[in-house]
Amino acid sequence: MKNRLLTFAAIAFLGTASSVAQAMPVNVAQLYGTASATSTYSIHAPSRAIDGNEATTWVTNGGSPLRINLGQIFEVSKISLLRELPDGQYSGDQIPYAIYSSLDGNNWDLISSGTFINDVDDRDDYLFSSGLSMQYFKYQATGPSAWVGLAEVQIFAEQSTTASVPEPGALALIGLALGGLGLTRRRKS
Ligand SMILES: [Ca+2]
Repeated sequence: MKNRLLTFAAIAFLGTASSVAQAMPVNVAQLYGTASATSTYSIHAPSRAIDGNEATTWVTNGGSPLRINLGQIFEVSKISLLRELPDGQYSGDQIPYAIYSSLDGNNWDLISSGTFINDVDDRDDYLFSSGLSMQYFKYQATGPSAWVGLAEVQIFAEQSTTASVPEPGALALIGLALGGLGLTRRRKS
């Protein structure tokens, strides 16, 4: 009976430890990305598209691609594009675009295409349930509109961790809990 109780306690604590340690997707574009473009208007640099601030924007009047190098290959679960916030200063009416991924920066695979419809907080999300391997991202405006602005490109992936191994602190807690349980039962008996 005592051994069975201890086993249940250990399973309960291990379950807690592993769920706490599970990796959450993070915005690897903001954390590790480097953004570049062949055309930029004024002070609205490419880095502003991955700075985590929705009030800053990369702007071009040439429709050139925006490229983001993540620094290493990630298994991407979600890409979110946020058009510039509605100050209206650089927004066109409708801006069709295409987005691409690449492992080497030379060979590009089309992810999808879309259209930003209006000036108001327009966000497009792309989900990849089985993961999309990529190190490089490219946004290319494909329509006739000259002005393009992107407030944020968010690329979500789980960071590589040893998520299944409880940390020393968790193991110590398990030991303390098992010890306490044993002590309690001894006092009762
Ligand atoms: Ca920004």
